Amino acid sequence: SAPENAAEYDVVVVGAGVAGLYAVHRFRRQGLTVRAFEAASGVGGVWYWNRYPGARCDVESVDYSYSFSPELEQEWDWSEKYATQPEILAYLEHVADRFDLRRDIQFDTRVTSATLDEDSLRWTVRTDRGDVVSARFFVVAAGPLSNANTPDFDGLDTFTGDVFHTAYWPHEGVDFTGKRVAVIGTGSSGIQSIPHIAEQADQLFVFQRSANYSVPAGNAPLDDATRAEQKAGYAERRRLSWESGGGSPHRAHPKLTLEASEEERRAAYEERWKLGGVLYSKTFADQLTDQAANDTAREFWEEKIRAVIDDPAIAELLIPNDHAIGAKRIVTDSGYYETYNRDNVHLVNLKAAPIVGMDATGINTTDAHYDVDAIVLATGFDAMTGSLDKLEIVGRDGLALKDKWAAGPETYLGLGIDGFPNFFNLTGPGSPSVLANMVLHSELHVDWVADAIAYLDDRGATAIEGTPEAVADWVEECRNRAEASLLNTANSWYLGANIPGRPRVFMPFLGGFAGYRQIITEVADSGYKGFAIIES
Ligand code: NA7
Repeated sequence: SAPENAAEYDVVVVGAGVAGLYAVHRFRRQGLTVRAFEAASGVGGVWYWNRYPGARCDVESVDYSYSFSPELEQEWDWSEKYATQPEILAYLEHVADRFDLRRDIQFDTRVTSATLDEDSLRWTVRTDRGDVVSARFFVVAAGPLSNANTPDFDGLDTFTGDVFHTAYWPHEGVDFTGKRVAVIGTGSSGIQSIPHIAEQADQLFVFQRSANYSVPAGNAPLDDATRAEQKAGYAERRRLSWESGGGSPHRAHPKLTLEASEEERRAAYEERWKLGGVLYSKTFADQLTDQAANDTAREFWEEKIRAVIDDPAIAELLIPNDHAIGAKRIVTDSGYYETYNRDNVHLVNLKAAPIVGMDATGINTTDAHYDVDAIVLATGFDAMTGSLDKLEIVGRDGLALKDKWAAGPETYLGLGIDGFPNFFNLTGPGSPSVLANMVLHSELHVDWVADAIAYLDDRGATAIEGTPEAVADWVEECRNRAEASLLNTANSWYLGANIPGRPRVFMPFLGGFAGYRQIITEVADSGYKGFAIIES
């Protein structure tokens, strides 16, 4: 248990990104004492760290913003349809100032462990700065895509040039002018940064293991009239978003893919293509469950992409042949495929010749040596559970969460874990977070947790804890839904398939944002069915 002089809080929050910031605000408004710990020197979470050139959100700015304050909605002006990382960071900094959040956040401090005291059911939280605090509730808002993945490349440390990871980009920026640069990885981070790096670098070598599906973002500046229209319609826009599958006001075509005529189908894809963005993979409601339906979207996509790439052999390599479109999160880009028409850009196909390792001067594949001045790792994240694993979270019977989840994460609604009373992991496994608008989803989770705390307080109860039966049922529910979906068939970070050694388990809940919201709201309204309410 915590030392006697340990500071006591109602809630300790880990992280001051999108979810953590709102958690501080919401819990405080409820009269709770809150302490947030943040490893970075500022707020923003992934939007603080991921400063690579071209970093941008793939959800529209007007939707990727907090809904809890109508005043905030009206005050803030987004400059583009899809905001860049600096603009999102400026927004989150504005939120921190406007709601005076920083006074309850301790920066430059990483939480190292949280241990349950089984008598008091309080959590003792320790940090890398030597803090030891005691909290009734332990809330992790560390983010499902925050723990950068650096593959264990042989000899990477012997490379004498510069090594960068997109998820830890230097704050002062990087100038690649005149340099020979390697980018490893063609997920969202690679595809967003490659066109920018290509413009600067003397030579750019893109190391691609798997090709990805990317759709033009369709980004554009927002003018005053559009902004005014969006602000005037905010309430309705939010209503539609809360009732949607992904947390934005999108509606799929009224027909199923193959019910529509060829002409209707092409018109629908063409319309979505013009609008741009990730929603291309939801043009029709059955696109991610029916392979034949998916094929029509893939074929349309392929036609569009082949048309912009000059060299058919390069096009062939850039077109995925191992997964359905949308089965990995679709990427949105600005000029990605066109970049391969440049003379200074070279695509290296790692499927034909994998990376063997690095040496002092560059990268060796099984058939060549690439002499480079800089290596950019755009190799993604140990998603969903990676950040949690770094925290030593120890619950009942001295069991560490990492060990409990050795075969894959198991939760009830993403919000309850048996053996871990009063611990809440926001926007993690068992929830649809990574398939939805993360800002609204963060609000949903924070509000749910705050309401659960109020429920306990109204009854003078001590703790809330998911029951093993409810956890087993939810795991089964999540598995069944995954098995009915094409998302379960790709080697994506949704399944931990990008990290050697991770069990292959589909981690997000696939029932949609609105469906999930309805389920967790009903559970709360029923007096927290599936949770044990511990009186004292
Ligand atoms: P992603 O989407 O996980 O992409 C990582 C990329 O790095 C992907 O192309 C990987 O190839 C590649 N990769 C990973 N490890 C290696 C090794 N060892 N060798 C070669 N290539 C490798 O991460 P992002 O940061 O781009 O985006 C993550 C999410 O953030 C995104 O979905 C958005 O929701 C926001 P692979 O496909 O595994 O063969």
